[in-house]
Amino acid sequence: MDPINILEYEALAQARLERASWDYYQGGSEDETTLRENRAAFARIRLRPRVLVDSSVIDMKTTVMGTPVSMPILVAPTAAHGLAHPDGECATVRGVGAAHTLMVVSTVATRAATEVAKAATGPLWFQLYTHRSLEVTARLVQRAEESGYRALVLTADTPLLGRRERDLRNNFELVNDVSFANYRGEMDHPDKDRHRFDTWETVDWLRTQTKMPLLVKGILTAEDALLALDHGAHGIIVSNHGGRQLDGAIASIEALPEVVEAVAGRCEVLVDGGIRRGTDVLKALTLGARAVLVGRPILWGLTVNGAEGVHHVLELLRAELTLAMRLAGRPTLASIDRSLVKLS
Ligand code: FNR
Ligand code: LAC
Repeated sequence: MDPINILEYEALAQARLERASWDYYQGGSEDETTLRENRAAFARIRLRPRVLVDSSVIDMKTTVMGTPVSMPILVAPTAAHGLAHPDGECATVRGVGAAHTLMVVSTVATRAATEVAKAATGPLWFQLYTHRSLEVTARLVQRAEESGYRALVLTADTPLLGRRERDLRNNFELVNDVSFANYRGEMDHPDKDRHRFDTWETVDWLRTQTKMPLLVKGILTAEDALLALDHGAHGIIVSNHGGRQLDGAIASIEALPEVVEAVAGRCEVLVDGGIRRGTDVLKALTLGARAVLVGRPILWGLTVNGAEGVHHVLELLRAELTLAMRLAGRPTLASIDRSLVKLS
């Protein structure tokens, strides 16, 4: 029987995956406070629906950083899809293309960015973890641009991996279980092999290396949002890395309003972390996100049913968002504004 919501995919994926892979995908850092808070914060937000609005026609097509998508729901970069499916990211990208939305492909994908681009039927962005050598980093960025990636996402919240105690307990090491195709032996481990701490100067430098629009991912404060603008970032992704980095960090949906306010329309702001329902997407849009990204649910869909599972997860979210927009009396993206939430 087909799962009827994302949470059913979660349960099915858990039953299928090896324990260590499940824990790597699912876990957060230390006490997993932020991981739980990402969900809890959505539950605290209450909506103020309007009634007797003609919601027969729902329009949720949009663009993000100039890339057209069929809905404001994108796929967040996650590492190592090879743990979930033998085709890894090449399977994921087919499911994402079928849903007519875009995928952000991770630097630490099991398949090379160029190979994922060949398997793609829809738009791609590239998520960057820098290498300690700027030359090697520049080559990777160039390959991504040449193979058709439309934007570059610099992940800023991961100078080192957070302390994921499930992985420590399982003796799980990414490097033992998957090989990273993008840095081909130049980087085997996203933590140990970097030995280089990015700064805002990295953002300045990256802008000289590519014509792709540049987004900074992992921003949680107004202060950093303003710095990102100062350094010429074209977009911001509000994120706490799915609760995998600084434990105790604010839920990303709670950080969103201050970032949106600071940015004041000067760039697009996206958000990820804990999006599991169409109503979560609606809440994020209400608080000023241009679009949302989903991480773990895509891995669950991939585990359970490959590309079709990924596609189905995205269609479930689309159907839920459609219903939520109808029930809230907000048939278009333009009609979704702050008056739809009750801030407590
Ligand atoms: C991630 N995330 C991540 N982010 C990134 O910029 N590069 C990466 O390689 C990864 N890898 C990764 C692996 C796994 C298993 C997870 C769960 C997450 C973070 C990801 O992009 C996103 O911020 C969160 O996953 C969003 O939260 P949800 O939707 O998983 O709750
Ligand atoms: C993670 C890294 C690889 O969250 O981004 O596991």
